[in-house]
Amino acid sequence: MSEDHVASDHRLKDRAEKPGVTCPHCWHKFAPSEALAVARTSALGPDPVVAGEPLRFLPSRFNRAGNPIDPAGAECTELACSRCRATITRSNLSAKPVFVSMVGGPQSGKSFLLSSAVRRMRQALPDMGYRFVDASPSENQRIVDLERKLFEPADPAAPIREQTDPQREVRAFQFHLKPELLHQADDFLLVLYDNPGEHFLPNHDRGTKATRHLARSKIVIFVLDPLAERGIRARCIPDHPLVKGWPASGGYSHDTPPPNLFLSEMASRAMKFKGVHSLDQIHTRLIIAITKSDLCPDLYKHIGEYPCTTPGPGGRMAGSRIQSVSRDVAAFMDDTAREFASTVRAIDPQAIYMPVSVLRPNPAASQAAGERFECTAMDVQPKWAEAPFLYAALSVVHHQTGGR
Ligand SMILES: Nc1nc2c(ncn2[C@@H]2O[C@H](COP(=O)(O)OP(=O)(O)O)[C@@H](O)[C@H]2O)c(=O)[nH]1
Ligand SMILES: [Mg+2]
Ligand SMILES: [Zn+2]
Repeated sequence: MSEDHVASDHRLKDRAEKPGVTCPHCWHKFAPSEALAVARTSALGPDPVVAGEPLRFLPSRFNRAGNPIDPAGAECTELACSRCRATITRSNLSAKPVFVSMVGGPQSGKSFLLSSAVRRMRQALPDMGYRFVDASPSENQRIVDLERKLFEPADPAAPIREQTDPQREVRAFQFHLKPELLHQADDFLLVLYDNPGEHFLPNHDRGTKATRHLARSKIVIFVLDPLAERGIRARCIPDHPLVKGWPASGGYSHDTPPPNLFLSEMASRAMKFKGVHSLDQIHTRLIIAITKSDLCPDLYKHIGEYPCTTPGPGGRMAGSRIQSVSRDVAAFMDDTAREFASTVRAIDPQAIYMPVSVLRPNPAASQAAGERFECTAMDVQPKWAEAPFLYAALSVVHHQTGGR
């Protein structure tokens, strides 16, 4: 098996999405011709179903560019799902969706990781022979905003603040992935779900609805905060403000349940949504992304010097390195976070562990401002941030293109 064939994965087998459109919000399947258009003319009134939104209608007239024309003659650029009427993109009509759910407790580093990963993928994927573009620029804006704060800051010395609103509705982040080297390969749509951590607390009302994407995703990226696992925290740099300040600093608290609880809750919801009765029937490939690895030398040693892809044109994922790091980290987990590791094994015996980091170790400019640790753009130096997302996307793509 060559390095870039990251996984020809039995868990991904026989579950390819059927042709047609799958709504990324309600997962209804429909034909492209059933997609609704979103009217551009406000005089047509609001939509009778979606309060406060422009009218949705089944288009019958199109212009030369293939865009629908609304009853008042205006060109429409937005489309909507025929069932839930939420907006979709033109990529949803043509590209095969690859659903990936990201799960993790509050403050575990999900938003930092995702924005860094997307930044890195914008560079790495073209080198690997894929075009990678935002498919839903307005939905992706939250990622792009944090990307700017991390990588193009107006003031590199200003603290980076990111707050995810636990009340917000979950939206799908979508990226169009076009294999340019694979002859006649399909286009893919990477659909990523990022819930606020609170949604995974047991009995969270909104969370139960907002995590239904778990039924769809063949791959879950579980974001593990090393500080939230006592045994790993004991192996972290003791005088780092985040480690020293535990649990009062950085927004963590004694009320945040341990990662194991988030993982078990994720698994029990996946069972419920998929209508199965045991963990081994979920058939989810689990990638454990251990964030903030800069705080833990035992983890950072695997990623500090070694990229997860080979550099330059024709780059590939460093498949054998990823596997060997995963084995080493699995052994480390058995030493430091045994209970968590055994839950992981029960869900997916071949789960992949990936240490990741957004900040450089021992950041010179990091500060503990009052009670709260704050980093600046000068501390940003991602290592393996893109690895979980690249691995997830490429394992599905390779599987569906027969590893071409
Ligand atoms: N040392 C370190 N801290 C990080 C890293 N990523 C995130 N953090 C810290 O963790 C906080 C929470 O991260 P965020 O991505 O907003 O967490 P979310 O609530 O899971 O989305 C950030 O404000 C940073 O202070 C990392 O790679 N290393
Ligand atoms: Mg967040
Ligand atoms: Zn829908």
